[in-house]
Amino acid sequence: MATAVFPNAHKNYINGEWVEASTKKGIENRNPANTDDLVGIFPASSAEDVNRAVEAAKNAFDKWRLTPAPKRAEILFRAAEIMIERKEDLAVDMTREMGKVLAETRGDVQEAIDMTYLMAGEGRRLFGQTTPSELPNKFAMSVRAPIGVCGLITPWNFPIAIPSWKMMPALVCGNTVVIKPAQDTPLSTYHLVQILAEAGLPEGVANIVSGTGPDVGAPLMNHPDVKLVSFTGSTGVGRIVSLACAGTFKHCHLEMGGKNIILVMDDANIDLAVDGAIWGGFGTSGQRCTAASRVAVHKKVYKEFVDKFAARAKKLRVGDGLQPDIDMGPAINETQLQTVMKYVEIGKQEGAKIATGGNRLNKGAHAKGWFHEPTVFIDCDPKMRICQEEIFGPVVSVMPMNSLDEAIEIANGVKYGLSSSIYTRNVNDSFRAQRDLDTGIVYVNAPTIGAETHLPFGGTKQTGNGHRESGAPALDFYSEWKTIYIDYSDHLQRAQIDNATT
Ligand code: UN1
Repeated sequence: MATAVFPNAHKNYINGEWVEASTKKGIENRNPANTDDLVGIFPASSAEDVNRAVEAAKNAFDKWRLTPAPKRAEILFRAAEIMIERKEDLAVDMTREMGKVLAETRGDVQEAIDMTYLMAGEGRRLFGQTTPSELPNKFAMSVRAPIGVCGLITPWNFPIAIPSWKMMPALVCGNTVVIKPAQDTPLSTYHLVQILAEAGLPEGVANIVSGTGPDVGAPLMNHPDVKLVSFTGSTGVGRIVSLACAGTFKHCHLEMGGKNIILVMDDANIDLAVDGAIWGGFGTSGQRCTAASRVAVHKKVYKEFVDKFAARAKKLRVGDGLQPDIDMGPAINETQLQTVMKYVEIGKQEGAKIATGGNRLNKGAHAKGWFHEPTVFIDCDPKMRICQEEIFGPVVSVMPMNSLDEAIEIANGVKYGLSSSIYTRNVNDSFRAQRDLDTGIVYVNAPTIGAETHLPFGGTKQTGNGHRESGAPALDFYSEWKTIYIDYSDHLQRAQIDNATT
């Protein structure tokens, strides 16, 4: 079993050992709230490193798939226990590398703990079906079989939760994995794999190769021995992943962009809706796939909502997420901040009004980070780019609407379909919205963020490719159904023929 020491310069984790990348080159991981703070240097790996990791995972597969699932699950259970002990340290490190406030990084670690316990429990279930055969003296059942080496490509916004969403179901089902963490936030994945190793995960079962998408992600998704790829990130990159997987028919799960909406009806509890829109829009600096980047408000309550919402957004304290009085951290990096600033310009040119915010923050306490004011655009038209395109930053576009029908049309009028929400006290409207909102997740009287690990997570349209992660559906993605018929009649029985109805 590996013992990992974390010097500031990190290595790849292959076959239970920390090994230098073949390139001997590194990528700096800097704190986005204070770029003087170097969190660590992580390998800038190449295809050669990917090949070694995939080979290790392939070699480890047979032994791991034959380890009884309840035993595999015990390792996960122990990993969850270690995460609980280290929760605070994991959260502090995550805030340093990712920027979101401590309350949120604690939540991110908690989400990993929840997922790990959930999948540890699945080790004693992994249920299939038993069902009568149509023929006498014949038995029929379906069981779950592992698939093989999984290539996992994870984003920077949930640096430990999303790796756990992918790794835990993969491992409990008996697969081995190679993970490429986001280059902005690899440390949290290192911690997770280190914890799994300490919990007893055998060598080669989980491997990390750090680096960029083109240098590591691409060879991973194209590797002939990788049988499954799970990717969370942008729709543009998701398309590349999908095409790479198509050639060799790899199982492929994509979790991509969102342009999530909160609908505020005229009978809503407005203060509650404002609370939800603040949390949904500016939590994680808007850098969630599930962020509420659009709000459509009934004209009868539009002014009240907009006034309260903008006033609350203005009061949010932006800064270093390690400080206790901070509500919102920085953008993850300079490129992301530039994207936010670009969209603020686009919004202005499109004629949307800025109710609050609109500027980069780079003076005083903000001088060394990638900060931006919480920004609220009002009087937006649903067709504006700021109402159509994913910004992934602290920018919320508010639109007026007149009815539930119009609200649903606005909500569904984007290419994404991850999460949506309605604030209303009318039970009929709430049920119509649940039925007609074309998203994978719908909230009633709660914002668009806050998914729990035991339910399916994912979206429709260009948010996903039909799979769900999290909850029981994760098992369907990380295992292959095997249907087994046992004939104990001692003679040939022909299905559909010997038992034909006519
Ligand atoms: C993501 O933004 O990619 O529901 C994941 C939520 C979190 C997960 C978000 N539990 O916002």
